[in-house]
Amino acid sequence: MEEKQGFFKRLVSGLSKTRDNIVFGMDSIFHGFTQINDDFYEELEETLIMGDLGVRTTMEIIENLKEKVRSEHIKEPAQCRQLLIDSIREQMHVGETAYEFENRTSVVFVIGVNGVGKTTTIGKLAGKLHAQGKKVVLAAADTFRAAAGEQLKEWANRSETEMIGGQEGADPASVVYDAVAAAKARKADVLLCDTAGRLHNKKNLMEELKKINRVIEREYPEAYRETLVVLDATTGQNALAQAKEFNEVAEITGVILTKMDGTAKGGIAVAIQSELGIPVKYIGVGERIEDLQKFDADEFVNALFYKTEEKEG
Ligand SMILES: Nc1nc2c(ncn2[C@@H]2O[C@H](COP(=O)(O)OP(=O)(O)OP(=O)(O)O)[C@@H](O)[C@H]2O)c(=O)[nH]1
Ligand SMILES: [Mg+2]
Repeated sequence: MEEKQGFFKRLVSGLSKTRDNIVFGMDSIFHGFTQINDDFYEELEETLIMGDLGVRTTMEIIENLKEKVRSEHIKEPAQCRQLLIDSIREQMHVGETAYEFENRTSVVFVIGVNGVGKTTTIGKLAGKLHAQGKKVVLAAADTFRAAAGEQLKEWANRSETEMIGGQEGADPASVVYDAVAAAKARKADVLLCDTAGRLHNKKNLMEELKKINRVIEREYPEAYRETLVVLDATTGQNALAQAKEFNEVAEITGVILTKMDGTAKGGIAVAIQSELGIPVKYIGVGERIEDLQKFDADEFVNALFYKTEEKEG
């Protein structure tokens, strides 16, 4: 329970910029208006869009709010606060967000454009799984630059896990092949594969993923598969666009949103789940190994709308 509270506190503080951006704006609207009218809805709409919830999601949230105001005969703007929170929560509902790969023999593929935080996230995830007593192997399938392998090696040391790498310029599929062999030999629970960051050439990426998939299917058919796309939350709407593109070339099973600590654009988590129906499974809230959290829509909304005075109560 205490750990859970610590978790929530970190989430609350990690979301402080997003909260400043969305919630304070909203609260000033709730207090600034004496009646619910078109201007009121328009200002709310603007705040949500500015908070990176996306136009479509915002429209749905406002429609949903209007309906509730009508059916529940709400008169006071301040009464809309909870209704709005509820309708944001409803928008984020994507069914079960599964973490099954954590409990099975699995291969986790981590993809995403340059610099979004793939390697760092793999390091954090490795640390998390290792702490649960899992045997983890890392595959340095980003052979694009030599430094990529070295960076992952540091995370392997930090998380006390093992890394399989290859020469700079080596075929990523051959690194995955070696890593699968190592994972099987050591009876590893989870194999985490780092990849080079690029999307500029969709066709190449697709071919590469296909080739790697063939290797895994042939060599490790029993493994449970997970493909996670890492998105930098600070890029807001751009992150949503990237998620859409990756979703066209790969079967994305989840999203990891990084750099939530440094951004006011955390509302993008709502847009991703609402518009793509892909669950956000983890969020990165800092650069340290412990700065990766499982994502839960209810907890996210609670943390976002958390009032400091609730702390004392
Ligand atoms: N503040 C903060 N920084 C992060 C987070 N995740 C990653 N970073 C930082 O983002 C930078 C890029 O991270 P990498 O893990 O190297 O990103 P990458 O996607 O592997 O990059 P490439 O391999 O070049 O494509 C590093 O400086 C990380 O420390 C996070 O959740 N919060
Ligand atoms: Mg990397």
